[in-house]
Amino acid sequence: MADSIELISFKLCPFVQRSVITLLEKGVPFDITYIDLSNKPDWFLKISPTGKVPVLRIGDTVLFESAVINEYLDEVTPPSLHPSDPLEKARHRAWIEYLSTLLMNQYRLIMARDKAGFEQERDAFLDGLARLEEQLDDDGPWFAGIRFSLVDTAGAPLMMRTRTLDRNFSTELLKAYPKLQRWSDVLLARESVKLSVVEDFEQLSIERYRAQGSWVMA
Ligand SMILES: N[C@@H](CCC(=O)N[C@@H](CS)C(=O)NCC(=O)O)C(=O)O
Repeated sequence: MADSIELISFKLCPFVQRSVITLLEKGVPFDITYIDLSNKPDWFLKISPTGKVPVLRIGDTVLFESAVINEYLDEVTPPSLHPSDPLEKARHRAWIEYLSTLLMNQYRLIMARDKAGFEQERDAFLDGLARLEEQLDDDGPWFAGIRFSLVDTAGAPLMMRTRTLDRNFSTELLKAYPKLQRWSDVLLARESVKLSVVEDFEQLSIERYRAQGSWVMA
């Protein structure tokens, strides 16, 4: 890739994190620019039609939506992290979408203001995890077996936040899901995943969600 690449980011965003993992997996050099989402700069609002991160600037071209960004990066840097079979590829895309829905559910759970709200979101989240557990390859270690894929890059941010909850707040979210626990362990030990967040990510996220009124992190 000849053009310079800039990723516009917010330090705690799981969708940006997916793109960072993909960039690192693919060995693509990039610059990262952090913005404050509660005070979005004018230059960002000018280039971002949704006002959301991630945004990837490749030369003068602007891309948005993490799934689109990741597919582009995957296409221009073979070998692909998608399966070649069209049906299997479509199935992977569907599960990436599903993981996005689970991330929103997880955010609502973290931001619940009281015990009742937390329990309601936790139960929905656990149901969501149960469906994911059924999809994971029996032997692992990755979502689809021995090949690391874009579904793994999409799942890592969810598992990182789940670990933060389980180890700091005894939420036991993965307790009933051995395949998800194994997936989480291998994902969070992978170099690209470890390097995909700022060094003080866990503390930073706990402090921010606590300041915003999270019941579970209080
Ligand atoms: N579907 C989008 C979701 C991105 C997203 O929700 N980003 C959040 C931060 S994690 C954001 O920029 N929110 C700012 C806003 O909604 O104003 C993607 O996959 O890129």
